[in-house]
Amino acid sequence: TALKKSIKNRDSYTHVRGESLYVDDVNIRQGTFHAVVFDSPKAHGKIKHIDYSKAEALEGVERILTYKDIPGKNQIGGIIPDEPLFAENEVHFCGMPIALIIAETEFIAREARRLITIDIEDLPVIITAKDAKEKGSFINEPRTFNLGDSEKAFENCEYIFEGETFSNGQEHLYIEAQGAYAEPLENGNIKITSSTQGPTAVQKTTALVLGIAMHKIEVDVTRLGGGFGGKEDQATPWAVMAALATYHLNQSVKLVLNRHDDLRMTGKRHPYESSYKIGLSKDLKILAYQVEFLQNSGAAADLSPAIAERTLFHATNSYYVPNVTTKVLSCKTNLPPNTAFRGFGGPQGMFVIESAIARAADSIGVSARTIQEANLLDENDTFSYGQVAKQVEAKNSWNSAKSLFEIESLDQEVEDFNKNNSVFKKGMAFMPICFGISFTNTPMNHARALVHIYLDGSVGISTAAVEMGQGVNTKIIQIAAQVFSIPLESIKIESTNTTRVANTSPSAASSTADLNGKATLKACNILLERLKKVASKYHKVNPDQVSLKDGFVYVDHEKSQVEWQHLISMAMIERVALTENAHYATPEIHFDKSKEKGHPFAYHVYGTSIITTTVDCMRGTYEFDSAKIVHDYGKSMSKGIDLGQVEGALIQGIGWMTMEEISYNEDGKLLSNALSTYKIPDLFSVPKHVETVPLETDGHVLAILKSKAVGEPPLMYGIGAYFAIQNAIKAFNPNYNMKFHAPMTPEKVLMGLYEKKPD
Ligand code: LUZ
Ligand code: MOS
Repeated sequence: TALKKSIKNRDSYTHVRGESLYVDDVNIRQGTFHAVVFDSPKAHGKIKHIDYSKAEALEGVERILTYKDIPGKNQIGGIIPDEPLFAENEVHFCGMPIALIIAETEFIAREARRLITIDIEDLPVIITAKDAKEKGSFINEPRTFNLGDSEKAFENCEYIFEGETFSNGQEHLYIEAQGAYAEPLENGNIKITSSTQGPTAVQKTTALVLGIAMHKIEVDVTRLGGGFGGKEDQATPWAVMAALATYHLNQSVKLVLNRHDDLRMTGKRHPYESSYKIGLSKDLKILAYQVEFLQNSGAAADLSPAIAERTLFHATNSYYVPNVTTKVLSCKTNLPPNTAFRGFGGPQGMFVIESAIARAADSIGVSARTIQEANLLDENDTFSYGQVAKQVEAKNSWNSAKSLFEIESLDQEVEDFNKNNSVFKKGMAFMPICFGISFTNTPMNHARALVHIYLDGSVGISTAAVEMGQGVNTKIIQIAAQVFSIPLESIKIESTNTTRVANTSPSAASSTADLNGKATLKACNILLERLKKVASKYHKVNPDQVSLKDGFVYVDHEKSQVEWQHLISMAMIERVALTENAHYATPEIHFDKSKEKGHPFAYHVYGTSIITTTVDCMRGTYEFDSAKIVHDYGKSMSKGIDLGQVEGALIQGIGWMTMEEISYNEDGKLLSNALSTYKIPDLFSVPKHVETVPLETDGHVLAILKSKAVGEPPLMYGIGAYFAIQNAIKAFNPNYNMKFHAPMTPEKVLMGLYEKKPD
């Protein structure tokens, strides 16, 4: 069937030929205007005066729009309404949009932008979360999760360690920058083609800003050239601006950011500064863990409160800790509002407990692996948020990794190498993962699918799923192909469009295939039942004697003469509806924020990675020899696509932990503002050898066809890279005092290699 074959991504053919369509490829109408955003050059200040006159006088400039031109609300905040579309009297970060320049060409608009002068009276700038905390600058109230009694538990601990950690932000670097194209339709209706993970968010916010009803706005998405969370919330402003320009000019308007503008104006993964206290028993059980996370939220809430919450959910990773207190503060700073990024606060939480374990291990004189292994989750253990762990694969994946990858010989290899080499040293680290699947905000866990069978038997499907390279469209095709038992080629996935599938959640939280796939499955099954009735009437048998297989009707498992196309024609004659619209909402999940307890996740994804690095102890540079992974796919329905997700996420995680270094100066200006100063892993920096073995498990009934969500969890395998490097440095310099300050760039490695024993 469709599920057994190794499936190619449906888009691979057009991708390879450069024929896939993105916002910038849309055939624009004659007379389309082009827009460029004028943004704040200062991180914090009062706007004293802006002179647009020279820009407006430039030939080819049509109009410059500011907050004064907004007919509805100047507000784009989602969770908290604290973010204007355009700055009014104050600016809060470098890159904050102030005005939109609309011209005949993008070039002219950019020329005009240079001619604008602005006078800003400086206000104090906050860059770090710690500074924000000291000054009492927060987005909202802190959140605290609690299990057991950590204060009391410390009294019984043999070992107690305290420390601080830092993990930096991360630039999404989707290949396709942010952008949108708005067109006027009749009666003041506007159609927006947007590169967004959340078409409904774009529709809703545009309606709010324009002060018109949502039904006047149609949002259409064919695909994204990458999202990674960067287009969950932050694709919205550009779409709203394009629509605002269309509203005023009654002409189509295109706004696609160039890389510099995108890097400067958009938020990134949240940097976290955290302090922890961990307590262990004599036999290395973690008895107590306390942590305070300072999230650098940037200048507005965006998704920060939800991301902070997920940090708490994942603060103990795949370990069972009976006494936990975790607290997170969303700190308001003068950086662009930081936002969703694959893992959504989870990786930041996991980095801290892994750091605490590494610190404890180093001080006690055991390997971190010993402590990790002694504390892995068991069936029926309780997470700090009250959910009882079921179908736990923490130990299974860990032990499978150890045996499959022959850990004794790996250990021996590292030991021998380090004995025989003085300039190069190897280090290895294990990284177990446990990631909860569902939007943590329960009401967001739903989706719909609209399935048409056309009268020639071909099928068209619309869902809320946004294709961003993750292969969700291919999975949805497989689902329909399996139900109808027709070839994959007979099925087309339509663009994601708010007029066909309304009121959707963004494609995010690794849940897109589960939610939209389940809705598709439901719609297709309803259609199948209807078709079986038609066939049973024709064959004069009961519907339950009828099935579909390989494009034919079967009666009592005997192939009949009736082909799929013929069956559809009969259904038309019988006046049977060949369209179905189904809704799916994840059952069983709930969460009570007043108690911070509940059952927020449909299920968890588990796995274990082993990463080995070789550090050049003359230069501080490093290479990754290998990444060996045992991953819990459940019953993978698309093995190639899922493997691609694991490998891509691993590399993205390694990049975040080791080489991707976002840098702002003390005035809040982004220094890593181009690809010359911001490096992501390339072909030469990925592990030389990557091996991923599926863990054989039953999957989960709430996963689509028992094929577990795969988008985000494997990113956290990359965290192992950080600790592998720590171990290699330690092998060279026993005086090295382990640092927990990511990314672990070669500069930091070099300093660690030659660090002296503290007096
Ligand atoms: N987005 C969101 C997410 O709105 N809620 C979530 O829980 C989430 N989790 C992961 C990634 N995006
Ligand atoms: Mo997200 S971090 O858009 O799943």
